[in-house]
Amino acid sequence: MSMTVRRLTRAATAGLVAAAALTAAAHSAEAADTLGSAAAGQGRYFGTAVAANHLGEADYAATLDREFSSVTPENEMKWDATEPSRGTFSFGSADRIVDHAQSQGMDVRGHTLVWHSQLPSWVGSLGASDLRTAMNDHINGLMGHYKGEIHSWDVVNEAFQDGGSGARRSSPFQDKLGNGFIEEAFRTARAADPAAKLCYNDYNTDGVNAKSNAVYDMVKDFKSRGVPIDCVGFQSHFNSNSPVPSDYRQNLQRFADLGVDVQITELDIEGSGSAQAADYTKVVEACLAVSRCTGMTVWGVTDKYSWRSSGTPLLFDGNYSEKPAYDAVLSALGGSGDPGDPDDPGDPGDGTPSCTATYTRTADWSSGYNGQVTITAGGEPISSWTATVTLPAQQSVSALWNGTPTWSGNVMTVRPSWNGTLAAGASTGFGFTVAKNGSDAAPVIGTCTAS
Ligand code: 9MR
Repeated sequence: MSMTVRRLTRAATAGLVAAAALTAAAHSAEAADTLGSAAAGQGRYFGTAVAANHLGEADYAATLDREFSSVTPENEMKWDATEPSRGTFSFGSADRIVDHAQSQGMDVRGHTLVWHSQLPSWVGSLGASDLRTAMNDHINGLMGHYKGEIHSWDVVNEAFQDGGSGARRSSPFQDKLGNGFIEEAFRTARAADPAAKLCYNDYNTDGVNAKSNAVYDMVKDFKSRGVPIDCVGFQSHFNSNSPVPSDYRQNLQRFADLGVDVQITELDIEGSGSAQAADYTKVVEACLAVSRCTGMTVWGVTDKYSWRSSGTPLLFDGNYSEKPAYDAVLSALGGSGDPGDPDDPGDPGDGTPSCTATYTRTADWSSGYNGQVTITAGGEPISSWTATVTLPAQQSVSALWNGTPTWSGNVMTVRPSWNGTLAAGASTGFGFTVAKNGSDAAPVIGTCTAS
């Protein structure tokens, strides 16, 4: 499909988007018992990074849809994903995320247009004049495709070096175009989608230090010369080597005082329990104390898919149960959830058997594939589980093991054969062989239910 057609198609859905947003707003007025609705009560959004390949996992989508009011594609809008070869744009995975977000009335942050990483090698091999054209074409290609659909774009990401120097980081853009590439990118971006907020985004700029001073000086200079910039993103990836800075709020405030919005764009904090919860509280309180801090985004829905998975840095554990950090954030946002209440779904000890189902393709050949669904019990032991697998119309199942199927059309409902009893948090699974019959699409796994 040509880009022009996609653009028209995307614009045509705008009416539906507005309707979905109204529905979401109506929900949030009822009870501020989710992150998104509680943040809305404070005039902020609460977002998460999303990966397109997890949207088919029922519990992932259910948690996303229930809790968050904004999404950031974790990798799908990056240069390597969207323009793998010069002038050839591919928007499939990013469109899936944007379409999903819009169907749920969520906003979308665009991440990211100009970055030294996840940059296809063809970009690095261009000479200066070609590189300038390619950079502007890339910005126009992305922002044109999503015109009017992105609330904020990370126009330039991570252009400053770590460490004490406050210098620019070496990259094809910096090395060949010089300091002016950032300004040029912002000017191109403003013309491409005047409705989008244009952000500079970076990490280790969360407190006052040499790197954040250098970004501060750049923003100050941009504002004084009328270079279009609307916001600064503070990634906020924290762990014991890089804790929440004590001057976090003060740092956000000094940027806000320059006349830009500030956003917490990639928040995650390694740790667990009450210490992790207390750190999350500090971050949320800092944002709420700065009137121009317009929203927060955590860098993923569940610990199991985090880029720092072993550090369990997010608000939901691998079973999508709310962690103490979740309760802390909800309560800092003024939400009405009851921290650690065993009656809350997902809180440990709620007495309700629950399970999650996750899918992987374990083998693949031209005419078929093997799928494996892993069933994991939630915070309570379970004695049985049920999972549904909806197959693309052409496909058929030729074998199934470690489960008992019943069929309705192309929906296969699977119950245990010998493996219904699981301890809290324990896993089992079933496998199946599929004949593709011409369709390579993945099955969709429904919500797991347990008793
Ligand atoms: O979370 C992203 C991970 O899946 C990618 O492999 C990685 C590759 O660079 O990028 C991660 O996201 C980064 C973000 O785009 C920019 N700031 C740092 C994030 C964590 O590395």
